[in-house]
Amino acid sequence: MNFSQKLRAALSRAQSICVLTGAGVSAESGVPTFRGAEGLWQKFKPEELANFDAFIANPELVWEWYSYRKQVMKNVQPNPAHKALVEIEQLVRDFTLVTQNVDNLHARAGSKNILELHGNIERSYCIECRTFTDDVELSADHKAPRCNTCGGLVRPDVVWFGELLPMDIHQQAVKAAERCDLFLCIGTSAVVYPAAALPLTARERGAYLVEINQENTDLSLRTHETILGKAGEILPQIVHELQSVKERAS
Ligand code: BV8
Repeated sequence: MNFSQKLRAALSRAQSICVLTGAGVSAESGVPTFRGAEGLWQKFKPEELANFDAFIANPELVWEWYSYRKQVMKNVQPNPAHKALVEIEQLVRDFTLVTQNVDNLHARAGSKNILELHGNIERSYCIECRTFTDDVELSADHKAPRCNTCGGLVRPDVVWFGELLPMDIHQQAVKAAERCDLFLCIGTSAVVYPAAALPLTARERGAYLVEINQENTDLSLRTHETILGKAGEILPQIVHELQSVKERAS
């Protein structure tokens, strides 16, 4: 793939790279996205499942959905897009991977500096005493899991609509976007806030803003360039380009 002269120049001078990923990065692993034709929101309603009131109203229904997604995520593997991001992290001095995904696939691929903006489906905590537990499921008699410490309701450690993001993680993400010289926005429809504001913050602070998506999004008009295609095919080529510019520079 012939990358633009501007992108190659941005890669050659890149000292600080910040990346934002969405469900599109895990699509090639077999994890359904949200808004695609086969997306989760075609079959399930976010207002019925991904918010606190819905959880309190029907914890079993919400846990059924999260148990289904946990099974899907457990049975898939990181794909070349995840692996390429691990390599990019090793090629630049300052790298931050900000993800909206709760599927833990970046960590399983070996990425280190990950900021999970919307939480992680493999963790859970008690809504009463906030004791954290790993790997809880709906009980055999189809009851929502309870806390071993206080008996309170246990919920997945994900951020639901209408809930604030974990403050420190969000602040670190904003700082990474503000200081980066290259921002890659990969596999996200960029409609959920405040995550979708990060690429705009980076551009405002002078970073070269590149989007990688198989189709144009709400963000495409605000990028320096949008590369259309599959993340699992494009990111390995960006690694190759970064390696060759680094070799030339050394
Ligand atoms: C909050 C965790 C304070 C749970 C998720 C400002 C303006 C408008 C609305 C708001 C605003 N500020 C706040 C809001 C409200 C709301 C919001 O943004 N609503 C949207 C829908 C308009 N935000 C919130 O509620 C946030 N909290 O703001 O708190 C507050 C409180 C009260 C009132 C006001 C403010 C919390 C948001 C977090 C919600 N939790 N996930 C779970 O996963 O179960 S969001 C969830 O949906 C994901 O994490 C992700 O963020 C989003 C899905 O988006 P994507 O990941 O991008 O996936 P999608 O399917 O949409 O797109 C996939 C893309 O990939 C597509 O473009 C496709 O073309 C591409 N693709 C597919 N395959 C490939 C590919 N690209 C490349 N290669 C491929 N192979």
